[in-house]
Amino acid sequence: MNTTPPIILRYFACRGRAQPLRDFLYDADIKFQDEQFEFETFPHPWLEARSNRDFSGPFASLPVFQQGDFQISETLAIASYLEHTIGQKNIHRDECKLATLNMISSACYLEIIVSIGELIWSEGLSPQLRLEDAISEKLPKILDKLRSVDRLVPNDDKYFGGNIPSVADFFVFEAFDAIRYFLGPNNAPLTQRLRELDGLSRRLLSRPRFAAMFTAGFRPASMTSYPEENAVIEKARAIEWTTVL
Ligand SMILES: N[C@@H](CCC(=O)N[C@@H](CS)C(=O)NCC(=O)O)C(=O)O
Repeated sequence: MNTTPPIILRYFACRGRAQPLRDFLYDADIKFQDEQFEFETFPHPWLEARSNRDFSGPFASLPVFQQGDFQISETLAIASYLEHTIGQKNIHRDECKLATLNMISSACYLEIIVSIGELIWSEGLSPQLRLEDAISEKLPKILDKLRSVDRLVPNDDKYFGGNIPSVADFFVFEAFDAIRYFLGPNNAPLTQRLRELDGLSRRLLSRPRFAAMFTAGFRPASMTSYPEENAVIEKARAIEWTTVL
């Protein structure tokens, strides 16, 4: 009888911080409970759930990774744990390679995914702030970081993880997807030049288990759970940043 406790990945019902972790687990065919807390019910059910540390983890924030008595939060710590325990099988515990993968995940997470999430939430959290101003301040830095990641993509049709994607590959995928989602077709010239990122994304999407996650509807439509996300996206896409920047 298999007594290994199930893996649980708990987050809100949006892509946000957790999607690269979900992507990796689906692609690697790791069975896990993809728990998604509905944020629309904020604040009360969340405040109640938050006070239960068995649910909300050591820092009362999501995502939380749990397996039996082992529980960790902090997205990058979860990413690093998965990279070491599952992803490392492909790179034979090469510590320098693991550090490089963690570096890629960190840049994509902190400077691209989180930054775009903050832009989407910006007017909601600071009503005095104009979305246009927040975008003009942050977008050049986000694009610069993406261009750097583009230059680092392995040019031999492989992944950052080698022949099999690592967790870092999915942070790269979600970072690139987030900018395209946010800027929309008007601003395609800004992202079309990121040819290596485009190639890597296509390679990942050609993997059956990763692609199945989309068709099965397991990938949340919302990036942030912010109730006004669609309106913000519409506003951001209406501006042609190619001519403004
Ligand atoms: N440093 C943490 C931040 C986690 C975080 O702020 N999560 C948000 C959701 S995106 C949260 O749980 N917010 C609800 C709260 O703090 O009450 C990480 O990188 O994972």
